[in-house]
Amino acid sequence: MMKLIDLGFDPWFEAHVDDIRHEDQGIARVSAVDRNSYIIRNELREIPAELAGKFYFHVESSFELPCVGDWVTVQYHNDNTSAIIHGVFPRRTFLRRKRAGVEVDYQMIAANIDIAFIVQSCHFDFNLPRMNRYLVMAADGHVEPIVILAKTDLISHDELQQKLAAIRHAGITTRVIALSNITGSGFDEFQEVLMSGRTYCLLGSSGVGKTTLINHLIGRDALDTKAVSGTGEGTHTTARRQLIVLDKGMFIDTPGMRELGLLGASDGVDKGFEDIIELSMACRYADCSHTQESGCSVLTAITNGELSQERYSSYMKLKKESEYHEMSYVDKRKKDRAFGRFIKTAKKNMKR
Ligand SMILES: Nc1nc2c(ncn2[C@@H]2O[C@H](COP(=O)(O)OP(=O)(O)OP(=O)(O)O)[C@@H](O)[C@H]2O)c(=O)[nH]1
Ligand SMILES: [Mg+2]
Ligand SMILES: [Zn+2]
Repeated sequence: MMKLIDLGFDPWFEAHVDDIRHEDQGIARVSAVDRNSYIIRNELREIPAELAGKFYFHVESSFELPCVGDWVTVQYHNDNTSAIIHGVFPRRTFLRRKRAGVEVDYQMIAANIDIAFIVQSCHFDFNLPRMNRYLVMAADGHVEPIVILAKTDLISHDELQQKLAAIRHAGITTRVIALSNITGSGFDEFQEVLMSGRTYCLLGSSGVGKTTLINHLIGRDALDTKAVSGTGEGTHTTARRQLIVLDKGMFIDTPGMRELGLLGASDGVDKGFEDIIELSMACRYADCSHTQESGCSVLTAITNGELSQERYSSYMKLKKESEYHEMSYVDKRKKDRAFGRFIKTAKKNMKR
């Protein structure tokens, strides 16, 4: 049997127990989230869980909902085969992205992370502005970052040295580990960073080798990976964030680019416009509207002839339509509250 401390529940969280937990409740860690369904992990196993209606009712923004890596208080039901989440512990660290919109809204990526591995492939994916964005994201959530330059087997030694120099030249002083999942070079250095009981999150574009790296640690192909297309465009093999517990620490694998793309538009728009999404990652401002901002790489691409005016126009048209249809933050909150009340009455009726 594991102990909670093996899952990262250290004295910092321990200090909050009396404020948060009721006597009849247990403590567990969120290992996966799918809309309103959760999977939690305790000392023994993973168990499906749902939010208590009362908790849902008091939620003011999506930021307060449990996310992967969160510590929660739970009540077990049906012979410990299901659980209800009643509260969330304060987050020591977090990774979140800003969503553009009428009001500032944040999407939580993961909570209570010790180190964020910011993974870029040496080959097609190397991009300093994007690296900076991820570094800002880590700093925002008080997470220590380490840059991983993956797929070093695809470039020459000289090219690798140039890339390392470019990183330093850009003023990035973060530790960089260059590695290849194919030759195994650099893998020892990566492993030396890892410690049991600590939590790591892998961030980076689709297809850069995040999941392959975890499989390498596990020692077999436990998780799905997929070959990237010739253009280097990823296919989003990892579908959702997931906490994986290994001897060498816990890993949160995340899906690549599309989800972590810093554009606020919905998936429907992003699909089919991956080239523009990719460009927008190099825009100076994370919430760039690609209409007039200086440092907008989408507009620059049009000027350079890399992107056609027609393609740009159809993208902007779709984006506008989708933003109109997307619920505003306030409307969402109202709906969430209504849903919370719905669960509450349903439960009352059940008891009768
Ligand atoms: N040449 C080379 N290929 C690699 C390396 N690491 C991974 N790959 C390949 O790159 C492809 C994508 O790897 P994944 O691990 O699925 O990438 P990912 O970052 O998890 O992608 P998403 O889950 O879509 O975010 C697979 O075909 C891997 O075999 C490497 O070091 N060198
Ligand atoms: Mg993956
Ligand atoms: Zn832009």
